[in-house]
Amino acid sequence: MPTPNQATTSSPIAQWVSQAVDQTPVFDLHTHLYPPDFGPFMLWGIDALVTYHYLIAEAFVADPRPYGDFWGMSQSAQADWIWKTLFVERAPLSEACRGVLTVLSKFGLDPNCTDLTDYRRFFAAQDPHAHVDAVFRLANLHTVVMTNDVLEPGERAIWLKNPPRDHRFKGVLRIDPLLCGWPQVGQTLTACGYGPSMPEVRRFLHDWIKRLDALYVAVSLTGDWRYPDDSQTTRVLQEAILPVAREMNLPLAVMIGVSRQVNPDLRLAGDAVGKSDIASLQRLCVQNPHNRFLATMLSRENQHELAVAARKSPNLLLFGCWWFLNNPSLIDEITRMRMELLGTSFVPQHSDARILEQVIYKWTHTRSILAEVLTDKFTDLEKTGLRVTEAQVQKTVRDYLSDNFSRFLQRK
Ligand code: HDL
Ligand code: ZN
Repeated sequence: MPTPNQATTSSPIAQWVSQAVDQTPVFDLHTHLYPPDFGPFMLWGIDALVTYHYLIAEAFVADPRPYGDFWGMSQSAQADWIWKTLFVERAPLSEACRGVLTVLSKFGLDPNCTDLTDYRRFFAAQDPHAHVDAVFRLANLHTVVMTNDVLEPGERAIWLKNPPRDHRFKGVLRIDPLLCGWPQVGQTLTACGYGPSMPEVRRFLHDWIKRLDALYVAVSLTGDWRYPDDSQTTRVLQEAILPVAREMNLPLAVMIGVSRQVNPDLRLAGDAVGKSDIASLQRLCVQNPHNRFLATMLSRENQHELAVAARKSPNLLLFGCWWFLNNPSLIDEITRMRMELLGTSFVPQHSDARILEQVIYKWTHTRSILAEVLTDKFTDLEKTGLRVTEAQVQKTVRDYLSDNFSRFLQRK
């Protein structure tokens, strides 16, 4: 048995961690995915992968062209240009580029093609339902959580038809316009059959949380969000969202730090990042002790304060390396810091996948970093003389990849 400060050379820890991380199915708590029964809302295949908004932004930086030329192209023509620009004429070094190559390799395809012909033939031959099964298997997921914006007429129309539900795709009520879209959202509420009053907002929330069987209510907030203040946002939070979330025992997920549409010509790719106010999040959690909050922030500069804030509020569960943070160097840095400050009490990652097959690369890449970090941390533990067991490693990984989130949902 190792004495304190004596590292063992034959420690099985690395193997235990690697196996547990690879073999533990994930509960992916924030995605933009949909099952096949949602028709065109389910985005999948090589043209969707290559025209992911992250890659659109990168292609314009690499080879600027008039925005209108690009937006006037078909999706396959857009994909052909992006593939040529980022994958053929240049080394596809970015995380979003590498991700596409990981997906192709995991399906046994050669990632060295100079055009998309062979890939298109492969994806065209897939049955959507069987393909979802294959993707969940390759990514080793058991459940993904959707992002459902029922204030958007197209999505609302599908839900009102009561589509068959795939149990692997859980619903979430996403309510950005309710918090940040007044007075326009009043007209949307009217179109949905609800008046623009707080009791009617509460009725909307109740009705749609039930229809979606929502796991939580979610909102993305800009970095200039403050709480509490005299804004309509605070009023809707205090008079509608927080009371209904308490009544229905649902967490509110706050994703803070987006700087919206800094370049509108890039459309979905036009958002950037801004620093957030940790004190507002702290007050939201402390002043609403009977609510539960999931939180993530977009700015790297906020991460240390955010982890400290999570130590102060047991009703706050920190999650993910969101969006511009979902890159190996930052996942490594942020996950190490969170383990050192929060131990096992956080959720290291969500995929944020928009295109079905992205969960394969987002989880493959995250798993390899999580395994490295966790091996270091358990090795540090072993050096104290603690007897690290395989069961302890397995439980820790289950907590990080699934059980912390599911337990947080079940808390009363
Ligand atoms: O608001 C959000 O949920 C963000 O994740 C945005 O959808 C963003 O565009 C994104 O896709 N990030 O990965
Ligand atoms: Zn998202």
